Amino acid sequence: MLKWTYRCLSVLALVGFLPMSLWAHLAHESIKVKDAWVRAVPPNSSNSAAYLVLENHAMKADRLISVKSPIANVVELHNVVKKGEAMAMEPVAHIEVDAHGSTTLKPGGFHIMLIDLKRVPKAGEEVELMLTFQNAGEQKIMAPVKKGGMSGHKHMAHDHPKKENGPMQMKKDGHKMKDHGDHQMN
Ligand SMILES: [Cu+2]
Repeated sequence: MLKWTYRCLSVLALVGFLPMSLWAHLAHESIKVKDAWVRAVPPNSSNSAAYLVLENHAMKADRLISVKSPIANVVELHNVVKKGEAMAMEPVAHIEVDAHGSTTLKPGGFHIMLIDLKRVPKAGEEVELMLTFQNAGEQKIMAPVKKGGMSGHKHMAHDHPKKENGPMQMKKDGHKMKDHGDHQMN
């Protein structure tokens, strides 16, 4: 009798324990975030951007649906699209990651836009990003702050310092682009 009770208890314990650890495992491992970085910007900048690679190890597609960061009042998911001659960025509702696939957020494409900065990210420090996925839930990462990172790429105006703020449009023209902080385009 006692033996049976023990056996029942241990079976119950296993049943209770396994799915939970499995769940925790899946929740953490289904999306892997790699190569995250935040763009260093000049001290008067109001915006910056973050880039990373999302790897989906799950059997079904997932979506990055929102991001938060303690350094920005507003965080949006953006893509860069061609509008006539110019490149412009526009908010997207989510960023898809295929089942067993990966999606790269990089300058010139999808990016995480850090808007209305509370604190300007400086090269060498790390910035916290809280990512929320439709299936995989939340994942907090620390992204190093780096300069530039667009060699061989046409940089485009992204966000001007407040004074000369225009529409969210990027120019192909004249700015000396390298290490130009928040003019660099995503
Ligand atoms: Cu943007």
